[in-house]
Amino acid sequence: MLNNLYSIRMRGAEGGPHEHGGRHISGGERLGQKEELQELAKELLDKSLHHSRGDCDFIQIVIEKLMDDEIQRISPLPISSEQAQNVKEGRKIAMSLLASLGISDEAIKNGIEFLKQSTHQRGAIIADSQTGQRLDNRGLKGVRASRMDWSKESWEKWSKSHAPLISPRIREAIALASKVTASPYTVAELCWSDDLEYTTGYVASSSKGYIRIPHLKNNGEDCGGRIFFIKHNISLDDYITYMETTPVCISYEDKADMKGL
Ligand code: WAQ
Ligand code: MG
Repeated sequence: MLNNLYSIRMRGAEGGPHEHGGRHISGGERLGQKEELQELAKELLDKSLHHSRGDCDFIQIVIEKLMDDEIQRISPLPISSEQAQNVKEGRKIAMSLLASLGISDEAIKNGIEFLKQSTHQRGAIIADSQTGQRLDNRGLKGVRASRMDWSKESWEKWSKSHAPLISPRIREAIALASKVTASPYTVAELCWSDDLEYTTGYVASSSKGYIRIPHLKNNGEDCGGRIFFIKHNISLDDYITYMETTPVCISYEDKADMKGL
């Protein structure tokens, strides 16, 4: 069923390619069968061409065939939502969740400050969950979690039982957070979008799942990004290799199906 999967990923920038100083506008990662690649390429192209952050003049789409035996299959994180009325409340909730997961106050403070001023970041930054120090040396490129997606059937099943949450954005965010938190070295991920109109973000962890938090920034702001908080003293190279190269397919079994209902 999952034979012959391909990874397809896109990055788009305005003002030239990212590596020549172009401003990051949009990116995306999908997996699909050969027959699905044209449709997936079209979806990624549409995403890059119609974006609130700007008008891409550089778009790159890369397609790679995956080896079946390298693909890891994991479950999506369970999803829940917190309530907040404004940015102050939203960030307070994010901070207390991160603290409850064992991340130091210093690391939390640095993380929030980083996302507040981050407007051009293409990938995540990796931070030590104890010292708060940024560990990757990738600058604006950051580290992109790549080669992950839902299997088609799993997304269809999940969609049926989570109807109000269905959107391409949430689909991508859960796939990404599920891959990131499946690493035993991740303590938690903090994210809010850099898209001007999207102010809901999340804190994700293997123990508490994917927790959506409204108002992590004000409407109209172009700051945002992702922080992967990791355990102290681990092999950064191995961690980055997993994020960038290990293919991960999100597989979901509806509990009702499993009971044969
Ligand atoms: N790997 C690492 N970092 C990434 C990746 C990736 N594959 N994709 C995006 N980022 C970073 C990068 O710095 C982006 O600029 C930033 O995250 C934001 O990406 O309602 O839409 O795609 O539950 O704008 C989360 C809440 C939405 C969804 C997140 O992020 C919900 C979002 P965006
Ligand atoms: Mg964005």
